[in-house]
Amino acid sequence: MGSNIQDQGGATGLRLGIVVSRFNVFVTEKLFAGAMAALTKRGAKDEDIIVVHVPGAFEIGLAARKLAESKSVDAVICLGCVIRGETPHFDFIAAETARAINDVGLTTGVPTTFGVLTTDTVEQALERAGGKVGNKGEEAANSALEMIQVLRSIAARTNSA
Ligand code: INI
Repeated sequence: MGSNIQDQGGATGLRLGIVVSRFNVFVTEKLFAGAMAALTKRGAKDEDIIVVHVPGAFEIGLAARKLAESKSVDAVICLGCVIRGETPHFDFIAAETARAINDVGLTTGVPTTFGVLTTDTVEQALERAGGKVGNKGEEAANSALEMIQVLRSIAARTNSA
């Protein structure tokens, strides 16, 4: 670990939760693969990662909250894919999923990151799941590692738990 502003920190010894939704699984499995690759690359062990599957993005928040409240993980990585259809359903699911996930982090103090794609088309989703625009799952995993270090740094510099 250095002082590089882009340093996400290692994952060795960290316990991590991943909540991944099955809706649009052809996309979410790629987000999951990206997240796992990022964690493994940084030294996380499979046995230190709890993976929870939920039906759709709407259910991610509750599972993430249970993991965060268990105090058995240092961060929760949330992965899902909401694709706009012809109905306003998209707006409700996307907004409520984001709100719920953010609320978990804010109320528990456990870093909870947002690897949920909200796109207009399948093509845009695939581009962000290991395609030409990167992998949002990898990004969410790296952000979780960084936030663990951020909170530890704040605790150390403020003598707070
Ligand atoms: N869930 C998703 O994860 N992505 C979607 O695109 C989606 N659409 O389009 O409806 C979706 N719906 C299911 C939802 O997340 C819940 O699982 C369902 O409403 C039951 O609570």
